[in-house]
Amino acid sequence: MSNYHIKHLEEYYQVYRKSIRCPEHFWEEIAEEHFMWQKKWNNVLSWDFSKPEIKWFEGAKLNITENCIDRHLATRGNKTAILFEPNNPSELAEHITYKQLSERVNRFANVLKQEGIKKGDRVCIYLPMIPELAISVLACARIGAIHSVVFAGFSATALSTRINDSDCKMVITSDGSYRGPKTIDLKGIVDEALESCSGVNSVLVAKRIHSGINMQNGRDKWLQPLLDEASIDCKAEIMDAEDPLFILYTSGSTGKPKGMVHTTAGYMVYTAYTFKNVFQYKEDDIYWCTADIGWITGHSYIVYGPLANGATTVMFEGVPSYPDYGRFWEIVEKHKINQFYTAPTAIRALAKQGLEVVEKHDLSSLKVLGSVGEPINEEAWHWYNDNIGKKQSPIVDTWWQTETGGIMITPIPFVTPTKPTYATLPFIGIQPTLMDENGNEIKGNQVSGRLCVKFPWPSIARTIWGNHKRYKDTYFSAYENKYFTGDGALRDEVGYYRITGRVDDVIIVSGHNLGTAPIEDAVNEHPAVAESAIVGFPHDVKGNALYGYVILKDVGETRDHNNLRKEINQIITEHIGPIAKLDKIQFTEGLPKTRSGKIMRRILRKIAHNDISNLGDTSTLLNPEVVQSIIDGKKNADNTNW
Ligand code: 7RM
Repeated sequence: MSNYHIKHLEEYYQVYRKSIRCPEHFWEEIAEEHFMWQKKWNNVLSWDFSKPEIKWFEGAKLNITENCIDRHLATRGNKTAILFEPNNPSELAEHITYKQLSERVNRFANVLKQEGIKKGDRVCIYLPMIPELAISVLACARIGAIHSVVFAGFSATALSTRINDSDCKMVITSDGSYRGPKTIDLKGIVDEALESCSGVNSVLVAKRIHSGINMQNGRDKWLQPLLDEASIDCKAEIMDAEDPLFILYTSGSTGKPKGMVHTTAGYMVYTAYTFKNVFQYKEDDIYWCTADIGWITGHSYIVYGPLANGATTVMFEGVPSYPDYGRFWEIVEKHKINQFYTAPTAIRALAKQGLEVVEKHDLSSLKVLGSVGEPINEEAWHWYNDNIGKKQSPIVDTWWQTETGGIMITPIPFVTPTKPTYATLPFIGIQPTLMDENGNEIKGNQVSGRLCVKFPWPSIARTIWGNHKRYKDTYFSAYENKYFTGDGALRDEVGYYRITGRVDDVIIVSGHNLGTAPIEDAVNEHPAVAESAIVGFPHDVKGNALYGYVILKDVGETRDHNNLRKEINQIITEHIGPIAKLDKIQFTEGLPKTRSGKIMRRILRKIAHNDISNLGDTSTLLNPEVVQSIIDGKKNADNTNW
């Protein structure tokens, strides 16, 4: 029996039990057999959730790019590593073989060195989904620089916050990006961000849209000429198992974004092992994850996990609606995709388009379908299963987080019987548990509670960059000796998990985590706004959309409310990005508050959900009368079209 590749349900239970009985032994075996080490570890695991401190494979030396690239060269040199599908379907797709990837990563790594980047330095990558994005990520890893990829849909303010938080020395960007029919001036956004980032002294610019951009003398350099001059050989920096590999920011329920730090060996082992099993990847398969590398899904399941397995991974630059809503299915047919991994929000948007655009395409290459990012509702699950998978391709509903680094709860296709809306069983080595409000573990089945994890797994984030206390407070303080996910879940009669959603002030909009606090901060920047509160409400495509309750400073404010709404969203776009725009804005004279001055979001949420029959206990409110006035005023948010 091979523990690396699980093929039957019995085998899953056997391997699962083994992985729980002695996790150290289990992960040691996986690590020994499937990776390339410069030196093996002295100790598989040491951990203490109270500090918290977690170390996997301590003492080991390795470079993740030798595992993702070099070791495949002998057997897979001419195999496509990255298959790039451009935004514009009439532009040719690009097949980058493992050999070419090796040369391009090494050239890029040499350029980074030449520009003064050293092991441990932070490099911010702000690029669209073009090959340079994956290549620059790997180039950083090659020389031991810590990459911090910022999704290229974030605004200048959001970008500069992230650059400054981790003190990046360099930014890698492009002259612009294509997004469906539009182009975006990425370099302009970088220029604006850098006005408040004194630590950045070099900007490398890839050419993509050939726009005339401004290059700042001494700071900005075109990438291509530097690459042309660089050598195709670059020795991999030898890294310690626990050296940071990357920082990736995720929104918190309060304050500024959290720079989650992932380290080298454990992250590599876990993303590789999950990729192999969750997608049942076979040697000649073509695998496509539609995420952007700016999110954790792209890091783990476009770049590192697939490449560590010598897979062919597709990178798609465009959007599902361009040139029309058949684009995903056209790509599946064109490249004969075998595994397709996307988000429920995309599935819902495509399901709305009707079946003609689906039926035009031959989807028979598909073997496994994946879903990630938010709960998948029953209707979307069936649409995906019936029309895309033709009831032949199992859906893996994969629950995990930026913080977990890899997939945590998921079916294994052809192994775990699926159940709509259920992420089903814990992956090998994962020990989930449900906790009640009093901090007790809830045993047995057919129960619900707050989802925690009892034991470390190799790819758990090790800290928040520059703020270990926040790491401890956020994840290890709610329940003693447990990692708290922030999600609620239920466990059914056979032990399957269904994730019900966040139990904190994070709202998942189109699969993107948004903290309410930073959006409220942005809204409050508007000169006419006194206070605001943001909640989520159900949306048929986005899953959740944002509802803002706004108190104006001047009650007699005579300005047109729709103009104010537009201005508020404009500020949000500037501070965070268009993904955080509010769908509804209700102007109100008060917000329900507790005596200690906390806004009672529970009530606001119910009103936004049109669920006012049972508002629960409002007696502890300082101002119970405000509730009725908010209910009465809701029509001004519902009926406006702006
Ligand atoms: C991978 C990713 C994490 C949050 C998480 C959940 C939600 C993700 C699922 C899901 C239900 C799923 N990382 N979430 N996957 N909820 N079913 N299959 O999305 O850091 O951006 O978000 O996303 O609430 O805590 S993330």
